[in-house]
Amino acid sequence: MLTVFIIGPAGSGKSTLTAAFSKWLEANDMPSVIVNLDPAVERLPYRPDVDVRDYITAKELILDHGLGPNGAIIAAVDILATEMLPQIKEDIRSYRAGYVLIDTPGQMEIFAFRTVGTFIINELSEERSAVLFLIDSVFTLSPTTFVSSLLLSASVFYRFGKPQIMVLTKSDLLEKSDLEKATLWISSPEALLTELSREKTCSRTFHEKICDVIKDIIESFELVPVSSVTSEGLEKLYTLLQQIYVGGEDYVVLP
Ligand SMILES: Nc1nc2c(ncn2[C@@H]2O[C@H](COP(=O)(O)OP(=O)(O)OP(=O)(O)O)[C@@H](O)[C@H]2O)c(=O)[nH]1
Ligand SMILES: [Mg+2]
Repeated sequence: MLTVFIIGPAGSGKSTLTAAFSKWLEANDMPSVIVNLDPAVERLPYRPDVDVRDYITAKELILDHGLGPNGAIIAAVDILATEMLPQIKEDIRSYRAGYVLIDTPGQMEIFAFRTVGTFIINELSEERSAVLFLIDSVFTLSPTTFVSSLLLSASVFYRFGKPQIMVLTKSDLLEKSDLEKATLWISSPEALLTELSREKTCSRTFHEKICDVIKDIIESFELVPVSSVTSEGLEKLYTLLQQIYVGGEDYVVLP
């Protein structure tokens, strides 16, 4: 089993990608199991095989305990971690699927930056696991928002230490010229620095230091443009995940 955690800021396309990628896998004869870990979501674009809401919802915590929306998600995730993980793990394993796609809560920081998030990720990871960190294409339109997204991706890696792929979501909404610009920034941190230097938010020295960090991030993680609407990039995503799944060239037969 390869457990794939789909993580990203609110609205970055996590649930839609979960739906599109599971369909793609199914169309290519790769069975997958879909897990919804978002206790607050009302509607999903897929039918989850395992759903945290069967055990706990943010809504009931709001109604029963008077919590606010974020407090309710924090409490739900804590309850999930302390009481429900063995059952959820068993539910997932009962499917015996090759891929486990885990759609994570919209409020990324509640999941990614609290200790409980690391615990859940470690508990649910099967023999192989990976993180897809989603960056909304709209964040490539400005160099500073793009850089902020790359730093956020690095901080998620810093938390979980899993093999990680950066997914540029909603690529169908990007103009060709914007995609080319983002590709240039990725391939040439110098070009990114030139662009950043035009922004007067901070000094050139600070931009230079950030670009040094960005260079390392770019070298460490692939960035794959993906559209859940047109399916562009899903095959590339699969190829990269397979490399993680099979652990390189040596392993040729899937379990
Ligand atoms: N055009 C286009 N729209 C997309 C794509 N992926 C997602 N969207 C839209 O982006 C919006 C947010 O998508 P979701 O999948 O709900 O994002 P999410 O990260 O799960 O959102 P939260 O769980 O609320 O944080 C929805 O309106 C989707 O239809 C895509 O590839 N192309
Ligand atoms: Mg979602």
